[in-house]
Amino acid sequence: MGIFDSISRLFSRQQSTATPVPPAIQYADFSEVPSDEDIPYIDHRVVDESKLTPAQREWRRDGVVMLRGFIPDEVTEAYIRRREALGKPPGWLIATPYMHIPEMRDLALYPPLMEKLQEVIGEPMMLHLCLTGWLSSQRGWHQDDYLNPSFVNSWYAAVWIALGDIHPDSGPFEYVPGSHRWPLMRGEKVRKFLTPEELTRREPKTGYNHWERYAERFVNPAIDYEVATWDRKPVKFLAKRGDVLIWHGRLIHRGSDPNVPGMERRSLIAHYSGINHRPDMPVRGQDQNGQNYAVFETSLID
Ligand SMILES: O=C(O)CCC(=O)C(=O)O
Ligand SMILES: [Fe+2]
Repeated sequence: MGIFDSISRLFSRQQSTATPVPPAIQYADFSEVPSDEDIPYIDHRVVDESKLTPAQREWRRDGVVMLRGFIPDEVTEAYIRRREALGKPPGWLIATPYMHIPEMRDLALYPPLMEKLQEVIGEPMMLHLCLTGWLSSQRGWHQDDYLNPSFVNSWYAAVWIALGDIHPDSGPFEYVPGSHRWPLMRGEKVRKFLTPEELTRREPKTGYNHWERYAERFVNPAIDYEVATWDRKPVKFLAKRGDVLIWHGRLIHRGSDPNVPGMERRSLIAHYSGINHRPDMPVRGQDQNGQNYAVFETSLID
């Protein structure tokens, strides 16, 4: 072997074995392992796998249920028309636009979808948050459940409803299969690392304190490190209109960076908690099919 071969082999070996460096604030610093009695049965350390449905088995293994072609065009149509009429790529800026837009409620509470949610979580679910942007959120890797009070304990799921063909360059939803078994991030543990200014800062348009965004400065590097050193690789949800992905409140996921900034990505994202696990959301409504949503007195802002 010549000297140049040796040098190039050495160089490539150094590159491929380059170990990611653990950041100062680590994932373990803002997460904990929840006890079985606090979380849904399907997430317990030991369950009788022979009694699980295919969707429950997928949920337990991967932390998602992927439902291709699940929602017929007739069901997505009315909301798509309403959302198109708004015209603004970021969508409505409040967390609960479904309070004002019945077409959104009808879609997010589509009965077969609510049935699937109950099948994996183990109790009826209640809608309380919708994200209506037709762009990638570009949020870094995170679990969702830490945005809630700790008593929610993963009685929580979100759905990604594709409303058009999702272009790979638009920044698709991306997740790490199996990461729903990682320790559970806790909001109060994350907030301990924020400054007093960050804890009281208010966004001008909505008045919201987005502590979770300010925390990305240390949450992102901590999870990037875990993802880079974990043995299962991230998956992008490349979807067509009517495809749905349900994901676990503890699943690591992100809105990936678009290769073409500003490229349209048509979806409705809806978040739900178990009806018996939201004492902080006591006022509820039911739609014509008896599906539950949390009632908030808000004004619609776009
Ligand atoms: O942009 C995305 O697809 C990610 C959205 C997200 O993280 C969420 O809805 O919890
Ligand atoms: Fe999320």
